[in-house]
Amino acid sequence: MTSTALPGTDELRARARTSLRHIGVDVAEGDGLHARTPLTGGQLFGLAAATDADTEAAVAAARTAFLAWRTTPAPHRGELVRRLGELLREHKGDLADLVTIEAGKIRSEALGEVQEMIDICDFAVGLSRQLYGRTIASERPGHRLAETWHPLGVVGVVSAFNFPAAVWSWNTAVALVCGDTVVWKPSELTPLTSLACARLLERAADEVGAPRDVHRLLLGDRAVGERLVDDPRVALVSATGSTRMGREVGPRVAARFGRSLLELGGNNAAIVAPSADLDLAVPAIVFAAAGTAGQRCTTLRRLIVHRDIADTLVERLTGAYTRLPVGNPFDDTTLVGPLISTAALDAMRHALSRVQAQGGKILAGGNRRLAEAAPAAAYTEPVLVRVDEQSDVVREETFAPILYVLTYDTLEEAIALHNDVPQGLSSSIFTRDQREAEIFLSAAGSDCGIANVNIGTSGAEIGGAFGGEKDTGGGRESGSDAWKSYMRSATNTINYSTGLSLAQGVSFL
Ligand code: UN1
Repeated sequence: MTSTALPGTDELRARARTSLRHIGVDVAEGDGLHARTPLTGGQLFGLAAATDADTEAAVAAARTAFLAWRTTPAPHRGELVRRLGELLREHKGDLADLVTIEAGKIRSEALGEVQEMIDICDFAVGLSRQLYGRTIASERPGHRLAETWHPLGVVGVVSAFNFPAAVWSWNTAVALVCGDTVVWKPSELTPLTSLACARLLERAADEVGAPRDVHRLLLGDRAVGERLVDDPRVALVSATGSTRMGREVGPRVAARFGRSLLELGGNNAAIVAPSADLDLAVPAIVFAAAGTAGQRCTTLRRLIVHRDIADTLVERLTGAYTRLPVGNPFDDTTLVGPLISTAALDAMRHALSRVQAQGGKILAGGNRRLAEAAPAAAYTEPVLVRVDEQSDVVREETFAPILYVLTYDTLEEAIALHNDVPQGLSSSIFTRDQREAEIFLSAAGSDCGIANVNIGTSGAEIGGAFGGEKDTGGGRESGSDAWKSYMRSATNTINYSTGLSLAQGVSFL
């Protein structure tokens, strides 16, 4: 199915301009960077890119702002984030428009992305009164041992196109209440969304009387990111993107003893056991695999199905895939918008031809759509592929809506297949057998940072820590105690006795 006609680039440009105006952004046209829309592949605006001097000035300003922000009481810092959350509620539709126009998300998912930002603001405001340290029992009389958490410094946030606003907000809302300041280098593919986010935060800062320099935006290419990576004034580099990018960032930041928080690729799988409730599993699988046109780091890419139910499940999935409406993401009936670029479509086709050469069989989907109406855009049907083994192409992350279906006979075999990929972000099992579910969640089960039961791999709530193991990079963002990555701890020993006693019973003098 293809939903209604696509809007033209001029119409999208006008719509973007209106949303930006509501938010308070005046687009200053420049060259160096191009704002495009994957809906048509057309160019919306030319924008100025940050120079080396801009990057230097941004880091210097954020560092100076940090020196004052770090001693602002955390609950007061929370007021800035509270105001940001209010502005996000007020401009939810405007920001979601920009996310759709630049990232191609369907309306409901674009609104969901802004909701995720509102949620993390609420979370961070609460956190601003809960940056707890601990008191530890001292071995010495008249002594107290304490753990204290302090702000870390400037946080460099490097984000990707697929969550152009939410990933920034997870980092920024938490970093700000922790007393850090932020320099943000967003994806070059989503500059308008970044301008809108930065403007909302600037408005919030003005309204609550916080320094504007607690946050600086740098629109630019990889060179800007590299400067943040190498700058010793950037205490933490929080980077979301490919494993290839992380392999460069991690060692470079470590070489200067900086900290990094990496959210890299995923190759997420779900195990479907014989007892699974398929009425629940089928829509969960389709959303996780085809939602966001397969462009979430949590997208379901491998389905490991018990042999006894494989034919039934495949038949139901094939039916669902055939009915998926692909097209204009502004149309309420569309479920699959465009891929970000024709290069992404080429990568998808390349993976499909490789897997077919290795014996994979396409069960449904995979055709390009709207090629005549929008030759510079990349609309495609999500694709379901049956494979006999987990070959090299299945073990790679292709950032497109390809779902590989594998079969298994024993749970042990399913878990082994599940874990036998380099990445370790998200995972799930569909089962009504509690023992199987618990084994999957145990130390001997899924090796991922996210492990779910009877719910897909994508669409995590902000309250939990988000991140993964192995090639996914090991970072944790968002909820739970991920805030500790944005602070430094100090251990304090306080002697309130009148004598000197040394630890470990040492006597001296
Ligand atoms: C990402 O794709 O980089 O769990 C983030 C999810 C979303 C975030 C995805 N809450 O799918």
